[in-house]
Amino acid sequence: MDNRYKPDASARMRKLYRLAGVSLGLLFILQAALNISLRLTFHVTTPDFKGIIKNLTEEREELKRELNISDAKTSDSETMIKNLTEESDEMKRKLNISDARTAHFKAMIKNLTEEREELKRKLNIFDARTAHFKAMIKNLTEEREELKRKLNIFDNYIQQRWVYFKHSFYYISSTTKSWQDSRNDCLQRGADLVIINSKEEQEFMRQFKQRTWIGLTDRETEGTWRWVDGTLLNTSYWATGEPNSYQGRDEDCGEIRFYGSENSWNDASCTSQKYWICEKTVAF
Ligand code: MMA
Ligand code: CA
Repeated sequence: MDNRYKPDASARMRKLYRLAGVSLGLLFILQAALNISLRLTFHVTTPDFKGIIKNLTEEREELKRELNISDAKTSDSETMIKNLTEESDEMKRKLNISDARTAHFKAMIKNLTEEREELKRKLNIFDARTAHFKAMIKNLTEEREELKRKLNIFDNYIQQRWVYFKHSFYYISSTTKSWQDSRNDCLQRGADLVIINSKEEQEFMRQFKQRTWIGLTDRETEGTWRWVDGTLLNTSYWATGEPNSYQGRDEDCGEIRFYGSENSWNDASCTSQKYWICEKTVAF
């Protein structure tokens, strides 16, 4: 057996006291650590309510202030929207009026354009008529001048005792001459002894109721009667028994002798003195 495993009572007591002391020390340390730990925790997790409330109050005030501003802004915006809506309505109203006016003016322009076209058309007709009338006036003026000219000629003939019948003037002499002298007188008047080439003209000659030379002769060729313009005698109005070169005399010139009858002509001596009739054919 070992003595070391068999200590005396005092040693055992000393060991016990030492264990109690250590335990108490550890307990004290534990207590101190716990105390420190608890104090720290409490200190960290406790909020600053007063500060928070203060902040929140301030924030609320700030929000209220902002809300007031916002409300004012909203009010302003509403006013602006109202004003803009009114302006828009006013502009729409004006635009409608403007549209109505535009339509009115368009209609007016349409009418005026149509009227202008109508007036142009009428003006064209008027112009055509004016041109037509101008042409007519020109023609009539020309005709008037022509008629004046003819009237002058007419007047001159009438004043010199010429008579007008179917495109010719006739002049009956107031004295008697031979056939040739009679003819020369006519030629001096721009005429010649009368050439009778219609029944009407023959009738017309009878009205003078004179024995008169006419422009008929056969002095070139006996028996071949020609008018003073060289044409051969075609239709004749010899009196009964004429031409006869009476009793063998030289009767080579024609006269109106028996003016009471339609067949009034006679062949007579060209040197005998007789009245005469000149004829001047005119172009109208
Ligand atoms: C006249 C003379 C003639 C004519 C006879 C007709 C006497 O002569 O005029 O030319 O033929 O009359 O009787
Ligand atoms: Ca005769």
